[in-house]
Amino acid sequence: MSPRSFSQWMGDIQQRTEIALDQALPSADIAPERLHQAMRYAVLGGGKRVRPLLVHAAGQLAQADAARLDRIACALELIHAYSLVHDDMPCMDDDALRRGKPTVHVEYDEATALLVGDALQTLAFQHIADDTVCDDPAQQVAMIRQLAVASGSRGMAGGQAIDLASVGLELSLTELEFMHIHKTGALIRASIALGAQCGHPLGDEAMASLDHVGKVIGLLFQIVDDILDAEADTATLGKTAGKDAANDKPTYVSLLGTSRARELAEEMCQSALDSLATFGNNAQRLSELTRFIVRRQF
Ligand code: GRG
Repeated sequence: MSPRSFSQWMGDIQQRTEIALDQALPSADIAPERLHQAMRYAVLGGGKRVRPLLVHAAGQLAQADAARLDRIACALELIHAYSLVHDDMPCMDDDALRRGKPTVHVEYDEATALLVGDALQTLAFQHIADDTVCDDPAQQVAMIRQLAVASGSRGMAGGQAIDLASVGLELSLTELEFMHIHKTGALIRASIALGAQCGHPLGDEAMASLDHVGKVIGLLFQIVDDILDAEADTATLGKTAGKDAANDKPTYVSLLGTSRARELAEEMCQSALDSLATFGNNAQRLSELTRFIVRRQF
């Protein structure tokens, strides 16, 4: 049997994630139908599924069971989808386009979008609390706690608060990093940490090294996001391009310029790859995925 290429592997994970999410979400026929329809609209049929890909790639490091990884991948993607729905609302980024289609508050209404985000977040915790996720209840509680911290005021929601408060300000590189380690990085870091915990124990040193990788990938993901916002077009991105400059938001591009921002992303990519090299062949997918994230076009 010939080994699967990275793009075949990525397609397989995206496909199995779509199926897992479809099964995780309540049917649109179940009451309240409109809310369930809007939840499915927000989650299914779009997105790169970067966080599920990270969960599965990290799971490979610990030879984790694929069905367990699916549950964790769903939990991460549901939190991510909730954050996008709320981020697009008029009280935050006020955007009309996401994943190439109208945002949830435009397609439905603001109250529905608020409830969609709330319900997706709690569905994520229902998923990670499923008794098939882990044999050790204490470890599972620790994993649930990790997801809660990554999503909350010490993680993504906190990063979003700093982002909203930073409009029109000139941040230092350290302040910008602090914001993105929380806003974008916390979920990415949690995806890798939780995926790795689904298999055999890797040990404290390996987990610390993976945490470094997660932190670096989170930052380089955001640097590339800033570059794409400045350089790519709306049709390619499936979301409104050029919003950072239009909203006077501090970004890696506004602070460093595109070419230094690109160099920084490449340096971070190399730092992640160097750490992953110590894991040997088991880190193949995570290394390939790191390169994909830094070279992505959308
Ligand atoms: C509302 C609590 C709350 C948080 C929102 C993550 C976030 C915080 C906002 C999203 C807005 C944004 C553009 C963030 C920058 C990086 C990012 C997370 C981009 C979107 O993620 P992708 O590229 O999206 O993985 P897809 O659609 O591919 O899943």
